[in-house]
Amino acid sequence: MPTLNRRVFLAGAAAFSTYVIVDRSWGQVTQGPFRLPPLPYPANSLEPHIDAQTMELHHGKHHAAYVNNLNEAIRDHGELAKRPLEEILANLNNVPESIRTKVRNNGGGHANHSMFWQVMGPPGTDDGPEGELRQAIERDFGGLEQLRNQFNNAGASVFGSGWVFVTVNKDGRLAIKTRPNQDTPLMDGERVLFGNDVWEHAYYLKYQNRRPEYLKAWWNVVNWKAIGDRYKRAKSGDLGI
Ligand code: MN3
Repeated sequence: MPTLNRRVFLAGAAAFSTYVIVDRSWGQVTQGPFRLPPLPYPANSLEPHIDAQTMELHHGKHHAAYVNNLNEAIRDHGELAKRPLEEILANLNNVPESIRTKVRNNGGGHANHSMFWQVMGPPGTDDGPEGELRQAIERDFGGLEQLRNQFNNAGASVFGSGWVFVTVNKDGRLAIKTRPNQDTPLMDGERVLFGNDVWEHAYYLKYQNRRPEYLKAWWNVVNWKAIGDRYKRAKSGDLGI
């Protein structure tokens, strides 16, 4: 943490105890064009399916590190950050070779996690997919249960660290994709409707090696309203990361 920010942080911490909580939840102070988005809900609101400590570490440490590393990577390439992240990721060959792997890993990590927080929410507040999205799920998978099963099987089969996604094309067609590490279908010019993180850091504290159990429980915290909004935005061509 730079000296000035550290002094401000310490002064703030002494004066306002809530400042400390905010800083711990939202991670390190970063410098650069990319920012850690705040969690859209308190870290404990996905319990019991995802525990508060996992959420705090996952957002405040892991995601924050991707943002910091991405800013660090592009420090001397300011022109890159003038473009939306999804465009940078869709055109990695245009990123200077000396920083390409860092941008791929950390830019992918920033995009994946920014999407991930959005598509979850407190359990028990959701009525499932509605309207056009519900019809698309029935058309492309045969129904929600089939989608869940295919998605869980795909997520369980990712070797090592990675993600399982549902992509949406401009006609509204849905498909299940997996990617290793922090890769994303955005790197192939596709749009991500939603996805689940199958890195061990996403579930290990509560589920240890039981990834299939985590994948099954995760559906309890899926925010179908947010996904329905993303579906409409994808069809109108304005869905970013
Ligand atoms: Mn993660």
